Amino acid sequence: MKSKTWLLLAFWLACLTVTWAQTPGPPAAVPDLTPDEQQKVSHMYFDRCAGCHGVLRKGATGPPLTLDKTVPYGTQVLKKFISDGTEGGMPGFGKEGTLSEGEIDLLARFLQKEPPAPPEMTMEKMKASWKVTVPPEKRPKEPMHKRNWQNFMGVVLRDVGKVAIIDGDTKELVNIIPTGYAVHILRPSATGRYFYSIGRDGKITLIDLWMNPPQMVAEVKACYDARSVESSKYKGKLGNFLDKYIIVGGYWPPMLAILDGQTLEPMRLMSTSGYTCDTGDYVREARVASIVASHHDPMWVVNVKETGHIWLVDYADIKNLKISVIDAERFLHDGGWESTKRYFLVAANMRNKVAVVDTVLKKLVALVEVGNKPHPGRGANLVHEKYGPLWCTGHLGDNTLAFIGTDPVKHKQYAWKMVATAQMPGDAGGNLFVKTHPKSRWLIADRPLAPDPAMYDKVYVFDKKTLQFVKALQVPAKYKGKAVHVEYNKDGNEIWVAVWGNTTKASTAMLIYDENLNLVKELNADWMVTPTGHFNVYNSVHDIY
Ligand code: DHE
Repeated sequence: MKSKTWLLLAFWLACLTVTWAQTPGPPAAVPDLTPDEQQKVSHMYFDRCAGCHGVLRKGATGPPLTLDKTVPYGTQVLKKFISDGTEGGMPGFGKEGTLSEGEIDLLARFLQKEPPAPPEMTMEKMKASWKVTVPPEKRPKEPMHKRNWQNFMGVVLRDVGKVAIIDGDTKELVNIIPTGYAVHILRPSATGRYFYSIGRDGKITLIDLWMNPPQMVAEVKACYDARSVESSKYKGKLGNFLDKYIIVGGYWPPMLAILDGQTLEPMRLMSTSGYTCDTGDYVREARVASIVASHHDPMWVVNVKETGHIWLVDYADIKNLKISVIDAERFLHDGGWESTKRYFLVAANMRNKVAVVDTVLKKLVALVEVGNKPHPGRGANLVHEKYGPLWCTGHLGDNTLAFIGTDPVKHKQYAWKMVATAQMPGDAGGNLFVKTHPKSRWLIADRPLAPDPAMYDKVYVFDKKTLQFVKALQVPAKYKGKAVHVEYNKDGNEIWVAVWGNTTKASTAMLIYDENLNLVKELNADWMVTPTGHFNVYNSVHDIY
């Protein structure tokens, strides 16, 4: 980790310790934490729990962990939850060997004490972390290599905080770029020339794919905890915004940051704390979940998880931002476009609903009841003989896929209704992502959060024509990881599946299947450590899924 990052982390931990010292004493039955334990467990909670339960523990994808709940449970019950996980998709951190018995005990005790207050981010702090290593004028005017960069696959190497760029044509490693801690996703710029990575620590890295080899050209830390980044994709009557801006969504602080797309210079910050769309309660920790760029307007669709609001942010004039705030449903998480890219569908996962927004009329069209805890990633689009165009989501909490009609003109009777479901074998859920490509016969679903290893070491193939399960593609026994995230190559005739294990070479790989579902390539070199999300440049630019 770089020294500035350490400084910020140290600052935060100091804040945690001070705040902790100021909070009222713990209930008598809960043993105190030493300052060392406090420091260690704060990191652990941030790494493993805050994503679902919130830094302030008010709950979202996971239930609230407020003291009125955790203190009555007591240490033993909390330890069992943390160790074994739940059917609802919480991983068994003990069972899987992610946390030791001592660490689980520490977490269980931490949860019975007031959460420490996390630090705020300011423009000054952000600018202090901003670094341009190759300014735009010194970058190449055309690709400096002969590779088919539009078919590059950017692969998140999660636990080592790096991104691998793989040539999708030759399957060669092109370069490995150090990025933020536990990188979450990559998104390309509108032309595809750049990749932006966002780490869980809020660090954004700008990677220039035209350099030989591709290099990091700028970085900045926009917040302390983040999951989403998106570029500006509009070019038309209102201007040319290709590669001009990016937007970053903060989990902590809950905020939006608009940055220069070429240099990452911070330009505009906005808090997303606010009032819930239904009860009108104030939520400080109203986190930004998925962000998607429109192709038809200078607009980002921003999903604010805890308030249940969808913000349509018009970036044509960022000094005078126009934002339409749409009441949708709590707790918004991930989503994507239907095939025309006019309607955006997003999972309100704790309410078992998918919210549909018309980005032209700027209003909510429907809340579609689906299965238990929908979790689509970007979802998957297909055309069915009877129902017309459909969008699909899988579920964390059950073993079904839900298909929603998306054509309100020619297939009006099916539009914005769940018209069909499909089933994965076995009872448990655990699906995180579904994916397809217009040229493929298949729709593929992973299942990394299934409690049973015999379920999470496969991806599940469905026939787009019949919507039926066809077969499971088994990860070869020599790898010990979970099959997670699926991406197609540019031509849509290869299916790339990451095997996400621990940091030993033996457990992880990238598997590539052809359209006949044959395993045609295994990428398992020393550098292929904990691959998770992988993003094809062309498909990600054009939102092909
Ligand atoms: Fe993700 C997308 C949040 C756990 C891998 N993840 C997203 C998005 C959000 C999110 C808000 C949508 C970004 C967008 O489209 O702009 N993810 C969270 C969490 O809060 C959660 C549940 C818990 C946490 O603490 O982070 C979580 N996610 C995970 C994982 O455990 C995964 C499998 C591995 C990891 O990195 O930790 C993981 N998330 C991904 C991937 C995507 C993603 C690969 C992009 C999917 C796509 O195809 O676009």
